[in-house]
Amino acid sequence: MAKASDIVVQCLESEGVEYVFGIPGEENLDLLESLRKSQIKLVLTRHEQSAGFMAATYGRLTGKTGVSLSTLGPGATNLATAAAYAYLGGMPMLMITGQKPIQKSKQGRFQIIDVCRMMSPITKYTHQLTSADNIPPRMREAFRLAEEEKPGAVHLELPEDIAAEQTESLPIPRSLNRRPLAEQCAIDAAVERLQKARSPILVIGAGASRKMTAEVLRRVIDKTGIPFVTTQLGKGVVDERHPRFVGNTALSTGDFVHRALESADLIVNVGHDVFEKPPFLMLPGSTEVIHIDFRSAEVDAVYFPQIEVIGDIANAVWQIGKALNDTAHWDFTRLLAIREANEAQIVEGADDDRYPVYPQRLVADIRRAMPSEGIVALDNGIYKIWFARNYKAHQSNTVLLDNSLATMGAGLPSAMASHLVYPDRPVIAVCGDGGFMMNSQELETAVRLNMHITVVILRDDGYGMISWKQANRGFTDFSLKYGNPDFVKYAQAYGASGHRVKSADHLLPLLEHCIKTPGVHVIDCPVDYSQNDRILNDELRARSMAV
Ligand SMILES: Cc1ncc(C[n+]2csc(CCOP(=O)(O)OP(=O)(O)O)c2C)c(N)n1
Ligand SMILES: [Mg+2]
Repeated sequence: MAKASDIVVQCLESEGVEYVFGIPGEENLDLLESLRKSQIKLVLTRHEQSAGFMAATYGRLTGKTGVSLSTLGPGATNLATAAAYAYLGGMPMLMITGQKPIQKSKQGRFQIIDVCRMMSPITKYTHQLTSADNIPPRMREAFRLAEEEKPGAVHLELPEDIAAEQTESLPIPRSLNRRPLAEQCAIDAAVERLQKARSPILVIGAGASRKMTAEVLRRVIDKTGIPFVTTQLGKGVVDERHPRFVGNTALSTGDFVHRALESADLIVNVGHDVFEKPPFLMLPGSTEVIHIDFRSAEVDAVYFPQIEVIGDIANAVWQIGKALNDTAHWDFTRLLAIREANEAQIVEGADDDRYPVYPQRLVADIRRAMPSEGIVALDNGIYKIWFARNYKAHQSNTVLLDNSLATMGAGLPSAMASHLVYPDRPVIAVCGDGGFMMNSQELETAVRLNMHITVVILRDDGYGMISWKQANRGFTDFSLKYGNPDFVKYAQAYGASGHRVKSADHLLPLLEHCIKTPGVHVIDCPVDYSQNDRILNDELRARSMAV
């Protein structure tokens, strides 16, 4: 016989869990005691939301389920945004929340909400454990569902009285399990259609960054010369310095990549799903699409592919690449001309010495400071578009941005999780002054855990992204400005190092200093967003139309 909470921890151990991120409440005390006796490390955070973001990012980077922990009611509601982040973003994450005793309780309805019902639309699976004997199968099921394509959030509620029960049940080991391969007929149909094309293009999306697809995709690109585009969540799956890289779909329309996608006569879309902001918009009669993914395409007004190859992506791409032999008639002259125009645009502003710093210079300097394996974790704001467009990712999952929930507040926690997964790689969080302040309290966690990370805060004293949209829609500038703390002193108050960028030329040496000096660094970087609208809305549209 063993205590139920010990069995929960044994199940976690049998799944290979290294960390549990969270904040316990009194309802979790049995589980906390069981965790104390295990090798699993509890990362105690200052908000459940950031614990959830960290667990989700752990899942995103490793493919293994990240685990988060909270109490009932308020702890569980604080996890909701992170659940949605993992659910839409395809990141395997398990949330374990406490609950008052379910068999006998003297607390009325104090703190009680129906957490499972709340979690239901933002998870793949949610379940209240009502008996200790059921813990192993429910735990195994939660991990299976979290990791199965498309990965996402799952939730188990462990009530206080169940956690304290005794049981003879034992963890159920993981199975040996392979993903199904695509059907030969589907491969043949895709190959036949590709052979008929004259200038096809490849779009690389989120799904391709999850599994070992990178090497296979690169070989197909090298063999056939097919140009490729990355989506925001597919950044870096193939090195974006490759001569056939056409660009990133940072915007949904009006950029050079969209000219290329219109000019192509076939789009091969690898690993994209409609939860990501559309990289391109399909219209009736527009370029045909071959969809290659683990799952069939979820049809949408802007996405209705004509051919689907469903099964393991890497294998499907490999098979298609192997069968493609008759491609001498492919002609990429136009696509490559568009690529050159985009490349020329991207380097503009890389040495701009105006101050406050311009976004193009900022992106260029972070790229200059970072080695190929360095990780940039972005929060959500206007700079995300600049990073997606201008920052060339060299490897998968080295630019962590959230293009599906697109929540603010995830930049710092996802940088912290990246540091835990890859302690030897430089990690930089890039946050707006708005997004940073949504989870800035985690500076304490980062300092306490002796992390080495750098947080660059882009200070425009406002919700810049929304100001940009407001201006763009012709509204009067209203209500999107605020004040900020002195970020240098703020960092120092947490025991972190605070720095302020004093000129455009100051940024790069400062980044280099932070990357080589262990500790938590916060860089206050004033930014000038005044040209965003002109460049992103007008100039790109006009210049891409002119190619
Ligand atoms: C949690 C959350 N709240 C609100 C929004 C809507 N939103 C998107 S970007 C943005 C402004 C971001 O401001 P900041 O972090 O300062 O970045 P900036 O655009 O100014 O660089 C807002 C309010 C969101 N995406 N997520
Ligand atoms: Mg801002």
